[in-house]
Amino acid sequence: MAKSKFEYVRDFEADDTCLPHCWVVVRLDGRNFHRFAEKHSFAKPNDSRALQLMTKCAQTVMEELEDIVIAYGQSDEYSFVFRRKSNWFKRRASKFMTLVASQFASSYVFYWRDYFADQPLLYPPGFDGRVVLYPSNQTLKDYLSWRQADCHINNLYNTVFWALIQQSGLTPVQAQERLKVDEVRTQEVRLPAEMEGERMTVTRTRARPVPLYCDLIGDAFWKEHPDILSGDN
Ligand code: DGT
Ligand code: MG
Ligand code: MG
Repeated sequence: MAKSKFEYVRDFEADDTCLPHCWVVVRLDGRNFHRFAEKHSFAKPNDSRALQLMTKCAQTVMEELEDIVIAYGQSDEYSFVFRRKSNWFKRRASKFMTLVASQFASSYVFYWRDYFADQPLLYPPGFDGRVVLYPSNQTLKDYLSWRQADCHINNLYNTVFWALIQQSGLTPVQAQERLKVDEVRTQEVRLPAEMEGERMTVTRTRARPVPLYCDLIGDAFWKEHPDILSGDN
């Protein structure tokens, strides 16, 4: 086909091909969800409707985008891991990121009513996205462990913070002060498994995404699901 004289502008497009054989991770995070959670009366510290909706969206993303092997979420964020040898859209980072983000955001609105029957959606939420490459199984596992550890630390802080306000009658400022004093001690506290589970949400398997609530830092999960990190991916 004949090309127009304008065709040269195509050369201005940046090459954002992801390095071959690396794990491609797309992480989404809700934009200004501090405000969004307030406006939509999310329960504190963890709103199970909101967390379940996030996981429903992640499941939908995995159903639509077949090259994702595992997703991990907490709070207003979700990470999606593409199989190492994926050649989807020639591994262009912008395609990966925008398709995950748009599919996720439209699902969030589409399924909102299924989880928030009595709470209307007051304005359209947004999600930012980033792409990070991990060159080995170990770095990928450490990435997921990092997000899980972040979940634990935040959950611990928030659980104690809201208990001080709701059960001990402290003001938010007093609770913050108390936590500063007790920081070292609270870091040693472990939450009961069911409270941790509230914020740890994993979906997996290429054929059919299944939500799981489990630990990714230890070896048990990876031994149980050797296919996720196997070289065939
Ligand atoms: P950003 O991401 O920079 O646009 O700003 P935010 O406000 O989204 O900040 P981020 O992502 O660091 O923190 C997530 C916020 O979402 C945090 O302020 C608490 C809120 N949030 C997430 N999940 C829940 C929940 O289950 N219940 C309540 N009450 N708030 C939640
Ligand atoms: Mg956010
Ligand atoms: Mg966040």
